[in-house]
Amino acid sequence: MAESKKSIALIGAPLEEGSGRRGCAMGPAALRIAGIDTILAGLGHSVTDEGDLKPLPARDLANHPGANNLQIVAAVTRALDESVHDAARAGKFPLILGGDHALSMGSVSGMARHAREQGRPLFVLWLDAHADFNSPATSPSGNMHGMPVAFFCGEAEFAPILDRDRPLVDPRHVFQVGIRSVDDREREEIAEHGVNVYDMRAIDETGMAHIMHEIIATIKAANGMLHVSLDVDFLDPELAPGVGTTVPGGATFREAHLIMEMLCDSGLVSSLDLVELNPFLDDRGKSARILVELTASLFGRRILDRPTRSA
Ligand code: 4U7
Ligand code: MN
Ligand code: MN
Ligand code: MN
Repeated sequence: MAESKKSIALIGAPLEEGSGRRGCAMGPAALRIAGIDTILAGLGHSVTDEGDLKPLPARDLANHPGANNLQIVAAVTRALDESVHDAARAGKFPLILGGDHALSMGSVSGMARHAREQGRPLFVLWLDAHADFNSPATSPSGNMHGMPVAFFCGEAEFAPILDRDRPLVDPRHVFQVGIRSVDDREREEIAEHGVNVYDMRAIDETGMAHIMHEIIATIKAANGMLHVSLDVDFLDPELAPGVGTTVPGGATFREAHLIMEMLCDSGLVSSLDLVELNPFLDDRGKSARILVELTASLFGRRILDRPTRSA
């Protein structure tokens, strides 16, 4: 069992302009109030809170009719790319407190840069109800929180946001789990790019343990690093109502914990995004708390180490 104590860098990214409504900017504060730092420190890790990100200017970009708030999203992408890369290079585990899912453009690009410098491939585990594979040309909403996977798997269209060799991540190294709401054009794009998709039906038919064994074995065989991106709407809305884009029929408490426990044992995870938490829509901090609980499982908390009654 991989029992390693980590040096964790908490990076707040209070972005909400990538989603269609206000509220996600309060996400980092809610996760801090739910005690993410003390829980991780209590598990023996060293935790530094870097505070909230200062966006880097993106005045070189013009407004785009298919990408709402492009300048703001780009400014956060550029800043997060830098801070995540710097933290990883310093030997830390970047843990991004979101913020809407557009922020993953920056976190994944920062980790992709780091993995390349280490000579290792980067894999991404995308836990989400949605595929987030729209582009300004295909998006039905123009909201950039529906675009990050296309950003790091795609070719030219996002280059003005961040000028890098593309794709940043090989689409075959992306595993999407929990998917249950995909737009028509996204369906074509994910198939064309060869993204690995485990939708809710796959989870129902084969079970989460089998799926995670398969994913972990693939990453181990490639000596890969793994970035995990956890969208609140991956979870069933009954469990986690604090999100703007609820879709019924999501992952259960046990399925989500099993993922985290298996990932913990694998020792593969090098960075994590907690995204889409909207405390304005939450029910007495329930969703913030479950995100913190899941993070604790990823960092080594075991069910048998604590009473099983709920707090
Ligand atoms: B999230 C959507 F059209 N696909 O692009 C879009 F259904 O980060 C939703 O996964 C995107 O929450 C959801 O606007 C983005 C829509
Ligand atoms: Mn750097
Ligand atoms: Mn998402
Ligand atoms: Mn989603």
